[in-house]
Amino acid sequence: ALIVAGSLILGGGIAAAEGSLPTSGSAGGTSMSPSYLTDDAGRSLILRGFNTASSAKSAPDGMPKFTEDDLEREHADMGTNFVRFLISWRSVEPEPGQYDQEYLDRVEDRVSWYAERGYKVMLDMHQDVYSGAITPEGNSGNGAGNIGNGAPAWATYMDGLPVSPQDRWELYYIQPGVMRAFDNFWNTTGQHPELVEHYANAWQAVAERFAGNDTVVAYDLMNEPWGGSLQGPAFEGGPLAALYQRTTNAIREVDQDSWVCVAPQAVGVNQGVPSGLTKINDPRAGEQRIAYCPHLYPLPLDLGDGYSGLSRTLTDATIDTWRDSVEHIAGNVLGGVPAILGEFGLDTTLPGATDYIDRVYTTARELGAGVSYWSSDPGPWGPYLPDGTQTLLVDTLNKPYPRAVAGTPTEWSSTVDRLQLTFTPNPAVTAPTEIYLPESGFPGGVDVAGADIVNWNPQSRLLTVETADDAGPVTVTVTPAG
Ligand code: IDC
Repeated sequence: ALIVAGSLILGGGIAAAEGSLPTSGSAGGTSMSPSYLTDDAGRSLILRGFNTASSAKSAPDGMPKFTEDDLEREHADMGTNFVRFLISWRSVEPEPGQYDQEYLDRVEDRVSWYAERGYKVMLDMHQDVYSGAITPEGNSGNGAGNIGNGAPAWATYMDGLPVSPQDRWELYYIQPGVMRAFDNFWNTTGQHPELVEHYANAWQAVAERFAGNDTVVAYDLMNEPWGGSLQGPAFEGGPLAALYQRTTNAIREVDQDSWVCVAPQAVGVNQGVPSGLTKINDPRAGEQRIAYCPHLYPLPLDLGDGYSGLSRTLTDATIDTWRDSVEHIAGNVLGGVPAILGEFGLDTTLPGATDYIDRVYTTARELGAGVSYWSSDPGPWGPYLPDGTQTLLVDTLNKPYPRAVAGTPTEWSSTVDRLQLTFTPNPAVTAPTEIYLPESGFPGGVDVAGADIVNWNPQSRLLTVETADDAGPVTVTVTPAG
């Protein structure tokens, strides 16, 4: 019944998107020209990596179970250049108005591991079902928890309403006590105007720490927002947009350059329903540095089906409407901003898993979107099992990709032993275009057509090339030396 309801909702989404967006979409319309985050050299960044990690949610010190060796293995096996690193409000602000600098030291320490390997980091203020404090047994300290997590215990006001045990973690969202905790956070109750102010100020404390850090390029303001008794556009265009604006303003008082990433309501929009998010204004001088970072969790896969049969058909329909919605919000509503797929993922043992993963990365590529897969935690969803065995994710993700492009990419594609990239060079960019090539497809030398090789480093697996910048679009093709 849920699937039937889902497909009806999605059907409505398709109609609405086509009606209001004649030039957008994947079904034959003009494709949008994606925007990209840029590095200090002005190059367009194509970001590929993981969420690291769910294990941080319940850790008393707020750190994921993820070592520098784990990062080294990930880097060597898949050539990732990006991480969506989980942080939490309860760790940043353990007592009202007190920001834990030792916690930020620990985050900074992890960021330095990524810096050494040329990664870019997006800090994600994670929450699920508000806080660990929603249940006494789920709380491993001040709002830490492996189901509910995020907000500190002192900011959790359930007004005596109950939270009963649920089989699925998502179902906690509609428990009365959780609904009330959100209603108090958004001040729908009129009782707690201070909470959103604390939240914005906590972000300012984080931004103050990382403003001068070139590795941290983005702040994902809130994981999977939930409006409590306010849902859909009333929530997204109301208190959610207001919180984003307030937090953006607070961040810009201390950090002018990092991207501020905003996400829609998760429930529904993750499954392809159009978002009602409204414009956020970036007070920084110059171009806006807002990004849109939605998640994608098609309902059939969420319910445990594989990517085959009817489930595959419904999932494909979800991806199409989801994509239309991303183009609409990033392109039209937020004003032509870059997109980052903050989360998608599945149990890699399900039928069709490889096809689904390829399909999502193709969509992200066409949208110009960065991707952080959920998640790097050991297990069947991740790249490694707890004993270190690789899942199929490692080989599926370990493909060539352009990491930093000296201009604007218009199209690119790759297989394990071939990469083709078309871009319009930006004459203001002097740094070369940087391309990752896996050892599996490129065991020796490389052949490059359409550009000159600056450097090929078989250890780092990075190829840099340069092109004449006086021309229009150039196409670069990279294959193994014959
Ligand atoms: C899941 C974890 C799971 C944990 C649960 C609740 O995999 O172990 O019990 O969170 O904390 C999301 C969330 C992300 C979820 C992920 C997978 O943002 O925190 O992690 N997911 O369920 N939204 C849709 C899926």
